[in-house]
Amino acid sequence: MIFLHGAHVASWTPAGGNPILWLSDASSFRDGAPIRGGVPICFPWFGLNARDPSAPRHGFARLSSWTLLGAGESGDSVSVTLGLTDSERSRASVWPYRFEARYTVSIGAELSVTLEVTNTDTVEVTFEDVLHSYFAVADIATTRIRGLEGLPFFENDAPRATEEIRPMNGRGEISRRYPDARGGIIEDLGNAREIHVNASGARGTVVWNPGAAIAATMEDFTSDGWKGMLCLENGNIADATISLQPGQSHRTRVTITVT
Ligand code: TA6
Repeated sequence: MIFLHGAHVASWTPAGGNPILWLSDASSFRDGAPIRGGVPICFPWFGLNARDPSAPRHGFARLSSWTLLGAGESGDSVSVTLGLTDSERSRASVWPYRFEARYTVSIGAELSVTLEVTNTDTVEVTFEDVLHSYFAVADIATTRIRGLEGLPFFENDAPRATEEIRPMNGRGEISRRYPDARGGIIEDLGNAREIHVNASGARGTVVWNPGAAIAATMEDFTSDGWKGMLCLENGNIADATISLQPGQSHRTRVTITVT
């Protein structure tokens, strides 16, 4: 299921399998609000905007209505391309540049999502992008992530650290930014499956679960919703912010497979 609102891939269930993406039962599905779950597109900034903290968190892309540019079939997969360009509203925002974004979703035995942004302005443009995937897991308490062991990360405001054990081993709340990781493998033990997330054109990975206390403050989470999800997000933020000269493009791609 893909919405024009935010070019939002809200669900993906490979034939004969269970849903891979998590979608909150309390998501509001209304104008002006992001969908909680699936794959929100964070663009052209991630988190709070440093220059204008009143600007929408994670940028305007996930709140915008995208246009269907095309759809096609190739072998066993179907692909859909959606587009977003600057508007009077975006040009009046804290990020006033001209741009073209194309988002291609390819659905089959694997899911791949590709965000391509072109600078159509006459000046250099900088932006952050994150494909903020929410994955469905049987129980966060028995979920682990493989592939991030030993890599440096930032957790909340703490200084840079590394951890040799697998992150998520038994914990709930987590909010980590790995500046040099291109995905990972979610070991969803309760569903006896592994979800492989591979990114290209994305220098960093974010791992997030709100845990009980933070989820209770978020109106689009049910009280137990956080137990069945884990975000493994890929993109370019902070030191990896992208700069494009006029006419240049950047592509961020995430491919998800399940074993
Ligand atoms: O990716 C982690 C994060 O930035 C968290 O800090 C958390 O707040 C989450 O994204 C969800 O953000 P949202 O604006 O969708 O509530």
